[in-house]
Amino acid sequence: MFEKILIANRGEIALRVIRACREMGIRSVAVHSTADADAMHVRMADESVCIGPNSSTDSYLSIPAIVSACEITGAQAIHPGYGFLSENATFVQVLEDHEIAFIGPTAEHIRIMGDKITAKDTMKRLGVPCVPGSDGGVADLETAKVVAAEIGYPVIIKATAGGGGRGMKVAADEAGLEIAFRTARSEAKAAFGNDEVYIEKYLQRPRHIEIQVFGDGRGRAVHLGERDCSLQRRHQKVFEEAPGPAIDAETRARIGRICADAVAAINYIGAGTIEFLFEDGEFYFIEMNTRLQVEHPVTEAIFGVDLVREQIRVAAGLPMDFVQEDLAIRGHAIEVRINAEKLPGFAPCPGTITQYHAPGGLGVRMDSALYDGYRIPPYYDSLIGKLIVHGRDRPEALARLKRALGELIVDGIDTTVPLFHALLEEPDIQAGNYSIHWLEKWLSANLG
Ligand code: MV4
Repeated sequence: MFEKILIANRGEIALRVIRACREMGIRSVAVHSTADADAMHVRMADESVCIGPNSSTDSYLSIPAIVSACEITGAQAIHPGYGFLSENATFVQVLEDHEIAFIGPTAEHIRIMGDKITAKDTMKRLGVPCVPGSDGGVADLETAKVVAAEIGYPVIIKATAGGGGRGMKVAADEAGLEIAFRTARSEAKAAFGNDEVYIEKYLQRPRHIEIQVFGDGRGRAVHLGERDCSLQRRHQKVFEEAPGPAIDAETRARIGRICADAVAAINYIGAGTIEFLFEDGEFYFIEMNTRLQVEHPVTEAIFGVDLVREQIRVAAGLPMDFVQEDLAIRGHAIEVRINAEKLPGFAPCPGTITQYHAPGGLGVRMDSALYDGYRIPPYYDSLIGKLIVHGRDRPEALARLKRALGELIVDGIDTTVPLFHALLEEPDIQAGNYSIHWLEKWLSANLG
């Protein structure tokens, strides 16, 4: 087992990894920008290294700075958290060259899933159901017209180098295809330096359902059910739950097995998420994320597993601590993302926390790097906390969420907490009755 791990991240996810390290008897190294000298992850780690100035480009995204910090402290492995370098194949390649272990998948798997066409091709070959569409890239408008006529309108044009909702255009009919195709291409070129696009049938009212998978890198893999992450604003998730209100045990077992078999077949190592659109009882693969996700705690809650501990174990060459038959769901979990943002516009509002009080009690987990007097720097993501609740069933989880939100105190700045109080009063939320468009519609009707 590793004796020392460097965490190439900040905020709540850095704390999350430090906690797993400490329970495993592993020393932790925090890295930080100058703006984060007073951050909680620096205080909580066993050691810390300043890796650069405020801008994340020159600190949390600087491969040479992070590799140097590793060499200086003698850390044998790096956990990347999420965001930053977590899905950067070049970074993983550099670590391989320096004989530093990466706690995550191989550079090759990151590369495959980073290219959305290669990812879809791979999944299709492995028997994962995909959205009907072009086989590979679409080079010109004439080809686009042929493909669209075949699959039927509406269609969506997506950037091969995109993902997470960037560089997508919908065409309702052939008249709209030309402008959608040209715009998607030029936006892809500008955003990613790659104008390759592909076409899919546009699904009009799906849910976003993602399957948590975990592999040992030697042909064994399991699934840990799904999360319903349909409640999003501008492709940012705000509320996630597991199990999905629309997924029954048989459906879960069927798609879960397909996903576990797929990642086993490619010798995938560590945590991964296979994202689907789910409509009329059918799953359609869209993307795979090769990292630990922000919302992983809802899966941890219902399965009673520590995903970060498992990531560290397999990266160190140990087997996973469970097989599929060991994994059973207990109850229901919900996560809400608390952002330093001012409603109704969701404008980021960094500032000083004058008072912080985390909720507690049975079934409540607050993952946050806040403390009294902390100054939130303006340079990074606005996520300041995740409140995760676990109950015996969905109604209990909802009641517990309302209770816990009532206990939470974050004074000195504006947060997204009032949004969650309002959402909990909505019959559709109470019933689990929502698609990927529900939140944006609700926001324009209610916060307009
Ligand atoms: C789609 C789609 C409808 N049909 N693909 C957006 C993010 C990216 N991961 C995929 N996205 C979508 N792909 C087809 N064929 C609708 C979306 C989409 C979406 C997906 C998940 C969660 C929220 C969303 C909001 C708008 C559009």
